[in-house]
Amino acid sequence: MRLSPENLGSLPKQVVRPSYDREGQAVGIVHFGLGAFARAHIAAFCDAAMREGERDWMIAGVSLRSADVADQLNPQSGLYTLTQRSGDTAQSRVIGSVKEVLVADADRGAIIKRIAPPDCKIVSFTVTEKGYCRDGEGGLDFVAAQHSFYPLLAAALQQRMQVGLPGLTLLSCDNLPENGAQISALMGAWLAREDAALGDWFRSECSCPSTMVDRIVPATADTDRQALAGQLGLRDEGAIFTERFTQWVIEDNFAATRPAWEKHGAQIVSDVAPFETAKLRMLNGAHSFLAYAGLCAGHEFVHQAVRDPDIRPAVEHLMIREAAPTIAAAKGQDLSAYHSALLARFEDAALNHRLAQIAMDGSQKIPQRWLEVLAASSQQCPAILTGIAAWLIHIEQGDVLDDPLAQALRKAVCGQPVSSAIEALFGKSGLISSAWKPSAQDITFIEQARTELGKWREVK
Ligand code: CS2
Repeated sequence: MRLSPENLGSLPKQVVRPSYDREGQAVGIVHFGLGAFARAHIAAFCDAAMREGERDWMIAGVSLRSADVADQLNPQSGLYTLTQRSGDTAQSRVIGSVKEVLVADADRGAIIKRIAPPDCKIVSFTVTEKGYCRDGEGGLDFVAAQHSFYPLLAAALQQRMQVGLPGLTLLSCDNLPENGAQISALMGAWLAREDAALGDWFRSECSCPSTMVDRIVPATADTDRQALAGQLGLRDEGAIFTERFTQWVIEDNFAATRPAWEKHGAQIVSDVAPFETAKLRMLNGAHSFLAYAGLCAGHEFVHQAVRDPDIRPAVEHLMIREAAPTIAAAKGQDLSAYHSALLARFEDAALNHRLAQIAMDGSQKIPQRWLEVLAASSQQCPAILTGIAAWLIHIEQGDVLDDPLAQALRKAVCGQPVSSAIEALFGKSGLISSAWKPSAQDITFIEQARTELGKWREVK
């Protein structure tokens, strides 16, 4: 039997459930990309707010590509469990803030109808780096953008403008530097081309705060669902497993009302940049290193790679000696403590965080995680250069490569000397937009690292 509003009462006592009237509450947020990451943060924060008596912060999720999340959640009336794991402990709660999940191709009209009325105050996003459809220079790729959220959102904004409704807050929760400024510029570019008057309205009425979300949320495996069903006595197809840690830093710049997320641990600040830069360069930079170097060493999970004595010193070096010196920390932000806390989070074997999940979409992640550090650094960065060598090996591995630029990456790297591959990737008209200009020493270092890592594959 599947989890549903009717059988909530049969769950074990210790599982917390929604205590508020879900049916009577309006949809205040439309969220594009309601994957695991969003279900472990924004949906959990809205659930906490409604539990405390705030009203009308139900979420309508929108999937841009597949109907998988709709198939998981709609038959359960949007309910799912969120399980926090750490060491040997696990604690589940039922999240009630999701009203429904719509699918872009099939439900176009219904999606616009959710965003256009006055109840909707926020449109939020976790569409991953590639969902923004940026071209090589960071501008909007109008062809790809047709299949993303842009046309849907434009149609809904058009209706709001026509009837004189207030603007919306667009809240990007993706791992991009200055994600607020980016979505503002990209949406602005789409509207300027489609409808200049709407573009002007968007600029004056809507706001795009930057945010930094930090929570490690591994993709749910079927074995996790099965084990949970054993404990709950019910099957939950939408189950999410995450760590105990959660951090959400949000720029105080909302066009309309918002839930009092700060009562549930969110930090509302005037400048997100120091938190965002530290997270992208230290946490995500270390993650990508662990992914590519760890896969070269034959590991499957983050906790295995971070304990490997051939890998760990380089991860520490990357965070402390390479990334941290390029970050202008905010008052009270302790980057050395952050590095230690990150190592402890990576080591937690309860998470079973697959390296392959992080290795996906390297072309979209590496610029903000590694290249900005390389460009800002006054000295050579051996750990990041080793990471690049491991990425080259990953690209050569053929079918394991999961990246929107996969074909072009393979062409640039496979069978090529390192110097040509680096030029094709990061050179003047290279595939990846990069402020980093590799020196001859950098290229020699990457060549040597690639040979060393190649040996690991044979030995480990
Ligand atoms: C990871 C992130 O998959 C990845 O690229 O680095 O999803 C990471 O787990 C989150 O940003 C943690 O907050």
